[in-house]
Amino acid sequence: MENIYNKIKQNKRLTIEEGISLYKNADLITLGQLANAKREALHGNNTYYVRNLHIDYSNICALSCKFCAYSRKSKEEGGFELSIEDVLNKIRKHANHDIQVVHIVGGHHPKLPYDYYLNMLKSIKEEFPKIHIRAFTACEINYLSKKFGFTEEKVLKDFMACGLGSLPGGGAEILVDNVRQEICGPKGSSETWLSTHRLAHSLGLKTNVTMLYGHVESLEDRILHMSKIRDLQDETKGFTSFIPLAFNPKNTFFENLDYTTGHDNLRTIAISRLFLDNIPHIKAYWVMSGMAMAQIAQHFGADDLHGTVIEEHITQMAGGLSPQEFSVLELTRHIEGAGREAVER
Ligand code: V47
Ligand code: SF4
Repeated sequence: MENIYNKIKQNKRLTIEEGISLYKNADLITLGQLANAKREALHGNNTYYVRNLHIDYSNICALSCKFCAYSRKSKEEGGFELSIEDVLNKIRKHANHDIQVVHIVGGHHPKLPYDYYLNMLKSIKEEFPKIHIRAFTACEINYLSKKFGFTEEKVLKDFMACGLGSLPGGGAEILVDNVRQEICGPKGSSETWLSTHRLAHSLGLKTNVTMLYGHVESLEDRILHMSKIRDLQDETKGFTSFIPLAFNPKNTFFENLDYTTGHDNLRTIAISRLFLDNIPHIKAYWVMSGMAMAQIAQHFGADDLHGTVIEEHITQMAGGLSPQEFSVLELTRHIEGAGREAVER
């Protein structure tokens, strides 16, 4: 392990084999120290957050990913679909929070018309011109392009013309095709997900990237996932943040699996910071791993706590153990309580 530790200290890039070896063999404290040094070299004592609102416009979905507790079929109990007025009302309701970013995602809805998406973006921008709209995963973009018979480039350009500001990192899951096949086969291959982000970057959109871990994947798969992201980032420089998402198993096909452990969550944050040497931010997404974990993660490589996250559903429906939102005051208390400086992005 000493060779690998020295390579990290000399700011040299890790190979896939070294990444796997580090993941498997490094002790957590050493990993944490190395990742923390990288994090502080990049961001000093800052931990970033935004005032954001999550809006799920619909959970009606043509697919049935095995890790998902959130989707419903048309007319199934628990299915919902927001009108554009409902979407606007959600933002209006939180206007006093001075929201900077709305994060909008939904299922692969078989029926909503193309205009629904365009009008949603336009109406938000008309009423809230300063709000940044981060919306629609690469998988949704791919689904919509197929459903309406347009190229992905047309969909992205139309959405940008109506106010789309960036893409969230969802849908990446694990970018290794045999794992993808097992957990979300019909959602498309790893290359499909990557090529949508490559296209988005070429059009000037910044995007995020997630990694859903703690289900059937191996540690090798996690590193392969990261290496594909690192390669694309070398090419485009379009990713802003990497967000490891700890799997919440309740109400899913994998209900019998355990929740991820604190050790695994911290190790994964640290490995991400060390392996993804070209991604600016590593987010500790407290909604999925809990705020106590996110607080400690700020000393294991994470420099971003995402945001206030009002109204999250995906994790709640899968037995998420965290509350749905934190006020800015509470969020900054958890950042400052960890000895970091809270910086609004
Ligand atoms: O793609 C679904 C994951 C993602 C479960 O871009 C689950 O800033 C855990 O992408 N347990 C959507 N995870 C959320 C997402 C996201 C979250 C925060 C920030 C950003 C960003 C993006 O949620 C899905 C999937 O990987 N997910 N079900 C579950 N049971
Ligand atoms: Fe549908 Fe997304 Fe759930 Fe898969 S993860 S079933 S695509 S809502």
